[in-house]
Amino acid sequence: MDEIENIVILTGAGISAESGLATFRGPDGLWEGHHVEDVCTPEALARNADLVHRFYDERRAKLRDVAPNPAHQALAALDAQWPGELLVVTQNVDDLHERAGTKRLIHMHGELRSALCAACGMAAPWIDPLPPGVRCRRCGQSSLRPDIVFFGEMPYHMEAIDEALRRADLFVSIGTSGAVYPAAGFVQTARHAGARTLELNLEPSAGSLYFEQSRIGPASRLVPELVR
Ligand code: BJW
Repeated sequence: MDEIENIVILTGAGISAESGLATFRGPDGLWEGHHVEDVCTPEALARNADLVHRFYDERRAKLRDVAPNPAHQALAALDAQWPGELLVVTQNVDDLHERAGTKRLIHMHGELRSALCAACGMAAPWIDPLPPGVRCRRCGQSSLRPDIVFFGEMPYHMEAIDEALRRADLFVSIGTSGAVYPAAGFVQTARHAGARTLELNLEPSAGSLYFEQSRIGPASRLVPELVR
């Protein structure tokens, strides 16, 4: 990695799979039993708030039983020692990257441990269980919702991500299916800007053809091998 200074790493559900958190797509995916449009859109929240809250409450509760795996730990070690620019952009809403110690991190799809006021946009730590009728400390409205980016909503920190992608010398995508935009398009942005591109996944993703190189296998093996 001699000529590389600036790195952007995109992670998806696959990096947390070996910690015991389900991925989204595939036979054992999280949405089995839930239609995505029933839980993961602003309209679903308006129509069936109880179902949406239950779905995210169960996912939040599961965080207590899991821990970072060697892939999270290897990225945290890379972050701690890399002298150039480095940004880990995760689509995951779990907190396993920060528990492993990664500091240069963006949660582009939100965080399970955060609550968002739908009225004023303030984010605050989630309180478990959320008391009925709890009000936003800033605007006083009772419109707290999971701080999750639903389909049709704008992912977070897109400007910072775009700037990092345009400066990247290396773009690495780990454990994501490449099925959801705008994250699925990051490889093309980075490539047009001149970055080398590498995918690490259990199987080739929907966007595999856009990567210069793909390594196939579990993240807990491939990521430590990459950063060693
Ligand atoms: C392993 C492994 C192991 C397993 N080791 N690997 C038509 C065309 C293009 C776009 C659109 C369209 N119609 C609508 C859109 C836009 C829409 C979209 O992309 N839809 C698609 C379904 C087509 N996108 C949006 O609405 C986004 N917003 C948006 O576009 O705003 C406008 C905009 C305009 C311009 C610029 C910017 C924005 C918002 C998307 C929000 C996504 N939200 C979710 C749920 C939130 C959080 C949550 O509940 O957890 O985010 S959906 C879900 O998918 C979740 C994930 O973050 C995301 C990606 O999934 P991921 O991580 O890739 O997981 P899987 O399960 O799909 O894949 C796991 C992978 O791991 C697999 O490949 C396995 O092989 C691998 N794996 N074990 C290594 N051990």
